[in-house]
Amino acid sequence: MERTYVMVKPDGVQRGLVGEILKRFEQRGYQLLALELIHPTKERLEEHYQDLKSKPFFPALVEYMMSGPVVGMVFSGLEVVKGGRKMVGETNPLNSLPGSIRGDFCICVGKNIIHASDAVDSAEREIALWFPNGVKNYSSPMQGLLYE
Ligand code: FUP
Repeated sequence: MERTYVMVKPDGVQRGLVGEILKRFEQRGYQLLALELIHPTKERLEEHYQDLKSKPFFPALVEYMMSGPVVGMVFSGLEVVKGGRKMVGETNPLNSLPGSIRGDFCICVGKNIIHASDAVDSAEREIALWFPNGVKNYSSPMQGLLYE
């Protein structure tokens, strides 16, 4: 089953949105495989955002991501990468429809409360980066109610 990496960013944690975000992914039907609150290091963030290293906003992005703990989660489910991105909305909250997480809870691209992997290969890279001890699968009877 496909997996994705979701991270509530420091502003999302500080605003008490962890439960709301977890609830939305769970109620959609995605299965929670891992969850951890951590204080990310600069090195970990530079690795996570390696594709954005040359962008002018990169230093501010890393500083923002180090402004407090983040909550990382792994979810699995049918096409969870695409489905998760739809739930999150667009990078700029202004372009995110109401009903999406960014569309409902934030205004500014530099404080957009949540990350979700944008492709299956980046999801697996991010899961390995943030959960280096591995993520175990487990069977959930509920999952049987979600698929034909
Ligand atoms: P997303 O996958 O939607 O999180 O977007 P990106 O990977 O392109 O960008 C990662 C983060 O960089 C965004 F969540 C916020 C920050 N960013 C800016 O601060 N300014 C920009 O113009 C674009 C991204």
